[in-house]
Amino acid sequence: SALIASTEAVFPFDNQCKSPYKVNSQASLNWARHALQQNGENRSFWVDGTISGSTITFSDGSTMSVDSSLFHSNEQNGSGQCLHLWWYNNDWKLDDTTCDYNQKYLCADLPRPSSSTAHPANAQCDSGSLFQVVDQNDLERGQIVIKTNGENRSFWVDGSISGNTITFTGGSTILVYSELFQPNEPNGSGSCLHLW
Ligand SMILES: [Ca+2]
Repeated sequence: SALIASTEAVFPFDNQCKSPYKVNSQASLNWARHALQQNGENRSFWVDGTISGSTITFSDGSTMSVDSSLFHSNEQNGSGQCLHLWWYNNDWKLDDTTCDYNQKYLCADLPRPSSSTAHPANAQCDSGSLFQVVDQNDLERGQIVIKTNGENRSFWVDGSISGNTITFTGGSTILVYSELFQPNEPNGSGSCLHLW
């Protein structure tokens, strides 16, 4: 899993994440819940952002309006400026809270879109490796990144498809499974793969 919890409980502003995790869509909430559940967690975690009135400001300076569907019921209730994924009623959702106590922090290692368009064979990834969609988690990570960046375009991803086999850079292979594809895909229209 690419979701990383800090190893130490920290004050929210002392997190050492390269990318603090943003809960800014239903997809990113669901992905964190799923990953935490798989890790057997039952605690609350700091996440990126501070809240003031109806605006959340993230550590990179971007903002969003409060979306109450990402919060537990009866939240946010003005109880503090910091945001955490609150483990409550056997579920994680956002809660506004005070910033003056320690708990672990959620960081994320998410894929990044390349800065320019390219033919798939010429893809130059800033991160050094092409993004591979191997399972449902990877697909959700890709979807989160695309939504987070406000994109409405398609993106090349690693791998070439032939019959029912996908071969990635480096030579590893997986069998095609249709849950990772749009309806009626793959349909044999080419050997390259994109998040469409
Ligand atoms: Ca609260």
